[in-house]
Amino acid sequence: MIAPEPLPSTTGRRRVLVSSVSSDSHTWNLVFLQLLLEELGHTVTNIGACVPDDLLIAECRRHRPDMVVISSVNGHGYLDGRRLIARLRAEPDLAGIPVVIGGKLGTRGAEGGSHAPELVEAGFDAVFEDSAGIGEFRRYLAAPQTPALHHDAPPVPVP
Ligand code: B12
Repeated sequence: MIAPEPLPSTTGRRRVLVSSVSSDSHTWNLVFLQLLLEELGHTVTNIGACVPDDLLIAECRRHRPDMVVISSVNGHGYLDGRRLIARLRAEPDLAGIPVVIGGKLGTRGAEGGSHAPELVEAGFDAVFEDSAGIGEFRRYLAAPQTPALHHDAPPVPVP
């Protein structure tokens, strides 16, 4: 029998923006993340696939999310992600938003090595490569060092 991993308690409604990157047309990865985050009690805005950097920036300004979750599986995520996070961190009013990225980020899978160090260096708060499985992300969401999604962190007021 397969025992499901218990859901971590990141209770309290937080606003999470889920998005892909500009080159990536896959959508089920985004739906999966939306359902996972909703199951944890958060309010998710999923802005979909092939999102240009300018649109992501505009949507961050519009929604003021507590966290941005970027997903890419077409193999170009490490390139798109590096460019995107540099753009976002250059916007003074958005520079502090917690932003994570995950998925199949390179074209050569696990044998292509990890893209995490360069993506963290570029400005992401955390990187979740497909090969690590979803458990690492769930633990990250539940960790006390990830205050953005915890109920005792004050919610960001909607402007
Ligand atoms: C369906 C599919 C398509 C469909 C997508 C339809 C749609 N509406 O989504 C179509 C036909 C359009 C397509 C196109 C392409 N695809 Co495609 N596609 C797939 C396929 C078969 C399934 C993807 C899927 O839906 N999985 C279900 C979701 C729920 O799982 P997932 O995507 O794997 O995401 C999981 C994890 O990656 C992780 N995850 C993802 N993001 C994040 C983010 C965070 C923060 C975290 C924590 C976790 C996480 O969580 C998810 C659940 O476990 C995969 C192969 C496969 N079996 O995975 C190839 C695959 C993703 N495609 C691939 C490729 C190369 C392409 C194309 C470039 C092909 C081409 N030459 O045109 C194009 C890309 C077009 C583009 N502009 O992006 C490659 C990517 C290779 C790589 N990364 O190394 C794959 C892996 C096939 C392969 N083995 O080569 N594809």
